[in-house]
Amino acid sequence: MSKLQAAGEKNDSTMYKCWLKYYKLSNKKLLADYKHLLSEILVVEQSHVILNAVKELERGINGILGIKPVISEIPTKEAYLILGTFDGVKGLAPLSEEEKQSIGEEGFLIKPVTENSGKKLLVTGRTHKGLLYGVFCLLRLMQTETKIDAFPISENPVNQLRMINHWDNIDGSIERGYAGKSIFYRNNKMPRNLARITDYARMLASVGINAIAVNNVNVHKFETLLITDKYIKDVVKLAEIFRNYGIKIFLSINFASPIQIGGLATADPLDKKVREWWKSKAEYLYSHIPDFGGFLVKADSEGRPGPFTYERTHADGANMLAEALKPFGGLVVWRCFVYNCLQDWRDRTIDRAKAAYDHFMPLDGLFAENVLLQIKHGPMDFQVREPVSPLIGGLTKTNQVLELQITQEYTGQQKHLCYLVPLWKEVLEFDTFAKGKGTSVKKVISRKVFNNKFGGFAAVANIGDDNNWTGHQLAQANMFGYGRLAWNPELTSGEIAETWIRLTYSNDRDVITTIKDMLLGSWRTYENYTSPLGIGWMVNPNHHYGPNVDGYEYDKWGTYHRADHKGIGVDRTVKSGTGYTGQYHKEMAELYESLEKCPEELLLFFHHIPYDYKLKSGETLLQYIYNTHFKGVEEVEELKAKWLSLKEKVEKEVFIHVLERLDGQLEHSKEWRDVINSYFFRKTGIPDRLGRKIY
Ligand code: GCW
Repeated sequence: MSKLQAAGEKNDSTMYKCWLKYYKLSNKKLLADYKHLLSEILVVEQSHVILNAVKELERGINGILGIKPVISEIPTKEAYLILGTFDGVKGLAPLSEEEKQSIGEEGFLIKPVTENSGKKLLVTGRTHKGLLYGVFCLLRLMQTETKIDAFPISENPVNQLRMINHWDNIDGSIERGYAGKSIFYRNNKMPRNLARITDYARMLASVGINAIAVNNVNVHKFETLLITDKYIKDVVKLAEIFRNYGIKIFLSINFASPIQIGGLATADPLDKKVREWWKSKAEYLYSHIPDFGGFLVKADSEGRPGPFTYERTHADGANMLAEALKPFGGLVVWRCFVYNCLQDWRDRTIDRAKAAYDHFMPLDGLFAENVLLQIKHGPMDFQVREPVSPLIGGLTKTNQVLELQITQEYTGQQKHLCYLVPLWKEVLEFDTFAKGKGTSVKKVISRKVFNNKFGGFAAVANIGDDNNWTGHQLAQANMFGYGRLAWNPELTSGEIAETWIRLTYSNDRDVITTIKDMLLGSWRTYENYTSPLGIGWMVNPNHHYGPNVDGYEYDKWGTYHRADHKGIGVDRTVKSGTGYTGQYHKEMAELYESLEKCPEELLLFFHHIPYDYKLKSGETLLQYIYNTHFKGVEEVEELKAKWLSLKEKVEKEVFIHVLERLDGQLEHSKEWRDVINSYFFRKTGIPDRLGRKIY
């Protein structure tokens, strides 16, 4: 087998191992039960994916049970684990038609078999990939002390596409990366450390990720060449590593490639030569990577080229690429993050929040079957609080992918703790009312509502080449949580947090409850000391770290709060504002339109409110801003106290690392508090009712 099957990096740091630490179980009874079943592994089929599944089993059993299992083709013991597809285990373990029918292409079944002599544990599925997921699930259950009588367990992923987007540039930098440099590239060369990339593929597979776009959606000069001889052999290597963990590789492409690398005079999607060029490009790519996933495209956005140059629509652009990829089963994932970034702040008729809907709704139904529209969860840009994009559930005849951001661009850049799963859960549970009550986002993207061929999740990665992958170790929970949620959006934020903690740290009750508490409240805490009530954007321009209330106020980006001495907020109503509320289905539109009914956490997103407006709590808007900002900092103090209580319970290296981050967060949250509070105090001249210090 290929060298690329090489094991991962030899790195004993627990932070490097993330949730695949595989530490020994302390529960003696459970340990004995599992040891009895897992000291031998019967492997009946062969492939790279299976080989990786077996290696993972060995690694996991070794760590969790402290034994080295025997791998065999013919059993030598009474009890053993059988790993094989339905076809492979024929005659070895009985499976009913019903059991088989219930498992899809990526699903698995873990089931004890008691037949003839002794007990066996069967890990089976329809495909090798299903077996790999089954193995990761089994190890997760073992590590979290699941009793053997909890089996049989079977699962199928709820979402079809479970994708990671990397904003990595080939010079090694990562756009919005907060955990070091790219693990893929350095100085226009790739791939870097194959062992590390292999470990990354393992990590992704362990939470069910099945697709990855390996380069930034802003495709610059050298990245444009990824689809040429200059880099194709390297891309092939990456594809091989990921393939062996069941992950398909995608590339972000430059819409102007026909001009920049094809020698054509135009990139017009309706031009015959341009179409031919992309077709031959697709042939070329598939001749090197037969299971190539397809293209991820950012077009006509933030200076990127696109079909608008030729007065063509986004459907024209996407369909041209779709036509080229179709014969090979490839997909076009086309981003809806399209807006005017050269706005005049004086002009109140344009509203950036409306852009995605305005651009894409008129095209609903015009996209080819293998085009998926990737829609950011909010209408703006991954702010700490935004409403859900009305485009999701607005579109009814188009494949839809929800885009999330794991990397914490606007949520503390992995210096602050911000567990994002609760935010994502709110998005997933949001009722679009697209087909009446109960048409949640999670149903729309998992294709339960419309007759779509494709759908699913995509998210921007938060990893880099830092030894702990994510800069802040606790930010690993976001990567883990994203994968788990894409696999099964019904999991709760608490369940996901708890599993992550037990895999990453220990099964100690104090550790679990304390860290879970820290994680679950952290998004709200971050929101408390940053921008209030859904208004967003009070950050320093460009790098987006730290407070700057007017940083974007008189700029071209369309991200305004409109604060004056009397009030703040953007009127987005139909009645008197930009009309954005009208993009939602009736039920939500009415809710947002009404000042009284609008959910308070989004009040300033939808309405311009006077500072003395009384909120439901009885506080004025201004006093609410003061209160939450003081409270946010107090909550960070509590976060630190909670962490300090774990001193004897987590490893020293980890303890110190997280403590340092929390100290930094505490200092910086005070900066946020004081800048925001002082801004509003100075605008209004109204002091804090409780007489706390404002500058
Ligand atoms: O949030 C903005 C980021 C850009 C990013 C863009 C996008 C990759 O600030 O850095 O570009 O979104 O999503 O395309």
